[in-house]
Amino acid sequence: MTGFSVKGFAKNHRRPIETLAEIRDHLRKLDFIHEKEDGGPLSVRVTELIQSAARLENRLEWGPAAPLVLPVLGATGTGKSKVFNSLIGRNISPSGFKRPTTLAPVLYLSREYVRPAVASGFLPGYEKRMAEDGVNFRIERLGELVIVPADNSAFGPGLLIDTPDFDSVLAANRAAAGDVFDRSDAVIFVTDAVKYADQAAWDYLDLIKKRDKRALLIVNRVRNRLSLEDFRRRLSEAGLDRPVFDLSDQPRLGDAALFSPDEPALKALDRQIKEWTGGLREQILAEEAGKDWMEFRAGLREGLLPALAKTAKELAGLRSGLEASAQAVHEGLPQKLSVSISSELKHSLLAQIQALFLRWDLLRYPRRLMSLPFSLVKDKVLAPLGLVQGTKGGRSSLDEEIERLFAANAESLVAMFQDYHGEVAELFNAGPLGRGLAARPNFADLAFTSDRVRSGYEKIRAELEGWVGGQAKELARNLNLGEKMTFYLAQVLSLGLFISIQVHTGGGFSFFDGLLDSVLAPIMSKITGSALSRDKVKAFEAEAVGRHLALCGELFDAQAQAYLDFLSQAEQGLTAADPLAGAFEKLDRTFESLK
Ligand SMILES: Nc1nc2c(ncn2[C@@H]2O[C@H](COP(=O)(O)OP(=O)(O)OP(=O)(O)O)[C@@H](O)[C@H]2O)c(=O)[nH]1
Ligand SMILES: [Mg+2]
Repeated sequence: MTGFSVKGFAKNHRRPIETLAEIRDHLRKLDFIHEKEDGGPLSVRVTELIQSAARLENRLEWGPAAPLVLPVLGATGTGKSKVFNSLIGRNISPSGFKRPTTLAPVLYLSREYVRPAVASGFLPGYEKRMAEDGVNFRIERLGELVIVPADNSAFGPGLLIDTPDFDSVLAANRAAAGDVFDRSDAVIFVTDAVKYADQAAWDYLDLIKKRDKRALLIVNRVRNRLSLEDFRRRLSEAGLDRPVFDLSDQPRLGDAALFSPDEPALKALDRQIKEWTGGLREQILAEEAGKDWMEFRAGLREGLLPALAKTAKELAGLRSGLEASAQAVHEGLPQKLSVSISSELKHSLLAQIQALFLRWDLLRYPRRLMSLPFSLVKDKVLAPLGLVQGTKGGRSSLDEEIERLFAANAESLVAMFQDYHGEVAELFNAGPLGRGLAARPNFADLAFTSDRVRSGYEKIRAELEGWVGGQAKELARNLNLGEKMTFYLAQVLSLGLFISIQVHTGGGFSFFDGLLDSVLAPIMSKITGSALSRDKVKAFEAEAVGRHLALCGELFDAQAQAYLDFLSQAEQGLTAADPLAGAFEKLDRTFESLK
């Protein structure tokens, strides 16, 4: 049920290439996100699928004309290079005491295969280097792939590869061994009498079984037949039915020496390779391509597509959750900012209008003269002792009240933002995708800090106060005659009142700044207010409240938008998933023609 038929593969191998490339493109556009729970990062899954699609594409492109890819695989120092050289009958890939000796895959192949082997689709990602006159490695050139062309290779359509150690201390070596294994058609597995039971060896033996890979197993340096028997027993226990050959230990064999071509293991190996590359080649190619397809298909259909659908659902849930909680916060803004600033702003407005009209206050000087002895006592004696505030540094109680209200509002805003951050964190932590997103480094920067909220509110305040100033000028300029009359009359009355109080207290009233502020200032502003029409004041108040709320709303919306924009990035990454399912269906149908 797995493989393709030799005939179908030979005839139709090019047909799925276009759709496969299209799918690979969609996969590349998926930008992820990880999900801790479901067997690891989704992005790892996507990367693996892209690689396996590329591998399959290369198999399909090369088609039935391809040589068989036959790597010699094994743990470090088991004698892979020596087996590889002995098989070819020439010292091609250095064999030595240094661990690891082989630092790159070494490809031995007929010259006719050089061009497709150098092409980017075959074992992609490696720096491919031709080595006509001998192979050498350099540690600073990891990530290479060395190509040794042969004019008449004894293995014809067989592409032999000496691989780096799959259990290497070098990650690049381990990765190269894995890549070559994934692209192989059949495997020559080399172990020795000491390492045959190692975990790394069994990881690969298990893979051979799982992928149903053709393989020939060689145990090198056998001194005692018992270890060989033990290996065979383990293989049969694991259900791994592959031919096993051994090479006995040859203590005097130098690095440059080869195994004798008469060794039964080498003879068997030679025979096996010729059988594979001979009559079986096209069948193996069709089968291996079929297995790659089945693996890719399962990875996409059972792995990725359902995971993507789940992700899309979770993303949509996150978005609607975010939108709902932002809306709730926005709607609650008038209650949260319950400390009304409108009446204070109104007083400030009236005080400013008043100030505009009192610029020519003739009674200012007599008033000051009357209170001079008291302010002197206050400023020179009491203020330095800290008992009262000096006259000049003092602010009116109206200023202080406005200050206090703005500060209170700033703190309610800060608290509101903090509540909102808590709510957002809860939303994101409710599912694996959200948790993954929240774990991204740029997520933490999305929440406005308390300082940012405070400085945002400072700007709101400055803007409001600027607006109030403008309104005061505007209103003062546009007072109608009746309002002006009332205003001047009120000024005269209030000044008269002030003077009579001062006279009765002998100027002592100036001593009590607080009283002056809290009794007189409101009276003055009331009088000024009464000069203005009620409608004008009401309209001002309504607009002041509206402006304050709108500005605070804008500050909050910027915060809510930051989260939504962050989510949009993830959604953007998912858009490639939409055409993926359709393209997959099409691909699935096309592959039917290869069976
Ligand atoms: N005495 C003896 N030495 C061997 C035998 N097989 C390999 N060697 C030596 O063991 C060392 C390692 O052999 P290599 O062929 O380089 O082994 P390898 O598996 O390719 O090693 P890496 O490329 O480092 O993974 C070399 O010094 C070889 O000469 C053997 O059967 N007998
Ligand atoms: Mg080697």
